[in-house]
Amino acid sequence: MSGIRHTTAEELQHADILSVVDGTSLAVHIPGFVPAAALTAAREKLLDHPDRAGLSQAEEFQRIGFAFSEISDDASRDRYHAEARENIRRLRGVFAPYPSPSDVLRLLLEETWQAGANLLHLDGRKAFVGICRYQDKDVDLNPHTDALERNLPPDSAHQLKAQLSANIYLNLPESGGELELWGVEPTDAEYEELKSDRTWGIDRDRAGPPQEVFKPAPGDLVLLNPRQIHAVRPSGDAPRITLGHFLGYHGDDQPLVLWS
Ligand SMILES: O=C(O)CCC(=O)C(=O)O
Ligand SMILES: [Fe+2]
Repeated sequence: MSGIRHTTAEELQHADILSVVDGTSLAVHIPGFVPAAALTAAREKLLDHPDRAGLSQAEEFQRIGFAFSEISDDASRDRYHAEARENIRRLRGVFAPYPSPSDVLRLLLEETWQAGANLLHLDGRKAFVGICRYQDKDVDLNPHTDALERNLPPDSAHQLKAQLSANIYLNLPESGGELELWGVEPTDAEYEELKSDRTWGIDRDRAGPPQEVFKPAPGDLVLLNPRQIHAVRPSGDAPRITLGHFLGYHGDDQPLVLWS
């Protein structure tokens, strides 16, 4: 059974990233990716940031930035691309004078992955990357999967071979907020069936027990395969704050593409 691979930013290799794509690791964990001083400074600003607002489809999930998964029509698609650069800059500003962890991640992937890494471009338009997500007390992130294709225009030919998720943890509650990983990738049909009449995610009692339950520490980075079922347990006390990034995989010899 695959497990979680622990490493450091200095030691990270192409093969570590590939191990999440091919399923030989359930996740790659880099403890202490964000230095403590940067974390403390950013946390202060993030807790009551004026741009913190609810997701279009689910107000209980707050974020700074506009997520690709919020695209539902031409207007929201235009908004996503139009705001991309400004949103990248907004998050960078939260960390200044420290480097933004999303920027450091982009450089690390560029330096580690053999064909490099860059922003996702769609129809010549740039993607946003580095969304800041908040999960408040008692908010449950149900078991679910993520796929870029769900929010692409219906006529888009863009198809990934695999998708990864890189989360950077900025604030974690004392109790709750664990990441749960099932290590199972349902087909689209199986996922629709598991969702039953839910608009979003799978009921916990239908998902069965996860293969791994993992509690990251503030400052950690975790790479996982979001096409496999995953979930986050509700925060018991403080808000759980993360920076979320998706990585598109087009093959072992192709650049990774990044978006949020
Ligand atoms: O916040 C996390 O730990 C996981 C978030 C998530 O759903 C994802 O990475 O796709
Ligand atoms: Fe997810």
